[in-house]
Amino acid sequence: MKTKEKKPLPAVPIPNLIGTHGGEPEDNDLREKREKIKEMMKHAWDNYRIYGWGHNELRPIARKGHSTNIFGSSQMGATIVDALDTLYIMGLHDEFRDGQKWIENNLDFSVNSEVSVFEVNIRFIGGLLAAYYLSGEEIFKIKAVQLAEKLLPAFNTPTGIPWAMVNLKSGVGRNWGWASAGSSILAEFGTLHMEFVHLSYLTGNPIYYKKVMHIRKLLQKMDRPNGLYPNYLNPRTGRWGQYHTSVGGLGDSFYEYLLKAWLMSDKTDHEARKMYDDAIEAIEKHLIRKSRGGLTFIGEWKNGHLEKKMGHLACFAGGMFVLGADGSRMDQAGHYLELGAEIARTCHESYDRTALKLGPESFKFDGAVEAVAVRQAEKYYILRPEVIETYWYLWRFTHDPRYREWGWEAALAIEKYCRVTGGFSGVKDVYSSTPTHDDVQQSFFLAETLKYLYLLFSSDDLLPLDHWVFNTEAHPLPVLHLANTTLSRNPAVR
Ligand code: DMJ
Repeated sequence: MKTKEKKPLPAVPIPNLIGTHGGEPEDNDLREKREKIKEMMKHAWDNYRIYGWGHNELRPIARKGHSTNIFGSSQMGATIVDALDTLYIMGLHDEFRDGQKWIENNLDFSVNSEVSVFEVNIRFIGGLLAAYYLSGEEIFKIKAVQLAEKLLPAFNTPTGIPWAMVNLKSGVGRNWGWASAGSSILAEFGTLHMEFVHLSYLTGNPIYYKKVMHIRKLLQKMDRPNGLYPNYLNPRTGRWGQYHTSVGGLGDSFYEYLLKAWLMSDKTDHEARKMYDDAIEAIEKHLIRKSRGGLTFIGEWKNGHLEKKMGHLACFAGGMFVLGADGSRMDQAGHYLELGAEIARTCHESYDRTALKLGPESFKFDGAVEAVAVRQAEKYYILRPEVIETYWYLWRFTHDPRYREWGWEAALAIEKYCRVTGGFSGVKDVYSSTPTHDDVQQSFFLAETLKYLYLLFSSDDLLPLDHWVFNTEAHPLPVLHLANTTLSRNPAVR
């Protein structure tokens, strides 16, 4: 169904967009590696195009569409939206136009479907905004705003902390049944800021900005046990749920967005930087430890004790520490560069200590066990990007060749063990040399994993980090050169 015609959005000065294409390295070997990653992207995309088109994701072995509850019950083409900017920077323009056409003609948000506010924000709004900035095509901006309007009812809670899920048609929201005492999740309601600030910037409508700043203000007022943010917050009472803190799942991108709010504001949002510095200080004090074998890891705080377990998701933090090094308190840049490098090394070890050279979902540091998964249920690899993301940030900030070597090792392992005739699949046990596939090609594989690999083998002038900030799904958004965080200098915001 086509979407109704709407009034055009007000014109705003589009930030100076630098490095939207190119990045071809001079070195032959690097060029070949980069081409190989592009070929992998083609394989993933072409198979989705043939067997999964319009569905959210692809089952590469069954060769049909796939979806999970985060995308609700309708076919929203998650892979198309998530992949667009990767296609664009790789110069896959026919594929990009094909995706654009699908979005123009089919992407409809007036559906009776209950979606995850966080996932839809990072993958769809982030993906559409990045596609808009890169290509200049208005349709992406229009669709991003239409979708954002549909998410707004999720904020109608007694505290303004949004529900985890919202029905796009009725606007009724609720939380995940498994979350502590009806709570909303820190990494979900805390990972809206970048996209919502851009929405206000582009539309001149301050509502999005107000919603995310309200969340920030509320968090600032709350007591934090040991200076740590618990992962659960009840949106009815405004009280914390379980005292569980993690830099991996449930917490991760909240910290990332504090840092990125500051970077995206051209380093003027000092409030966000302070919240990031405070949070990281507490995390270093209570969660980061060195194993007997000398590996630095980030554990999880559960009811007063430290669980010595690190998730694959937490591996993104190596990149975050490095990205936040410049501008750190008391000029501890060197310290954070080193910490980022140590996390990268630990996460590389978690890959290296497996049969497939791909990392498990989560790994332990317990006595003799270091950087290895113990429980069967934690041995899978689902094409996640975080370790490669960290290699890429480390590469950009240090130019130490080891990060390109490690990235290439991961690319070869993905090619060898995850590639199937119908696309790419996750594997169920990275310690078994005969992999069993899970038959899912996650949309973030195209949005993040392949994008970070491509950037790792590109020159630094492709999407330079002083002009672009990547959202948590690797969608690049430009730095906004605003005088302050109220957006008052933006002529579009009145
Ligand atoms: C992605 O959707 C995002 O990176 C998110 O922040 C965490 N998990 C997945 C990839 O693993």
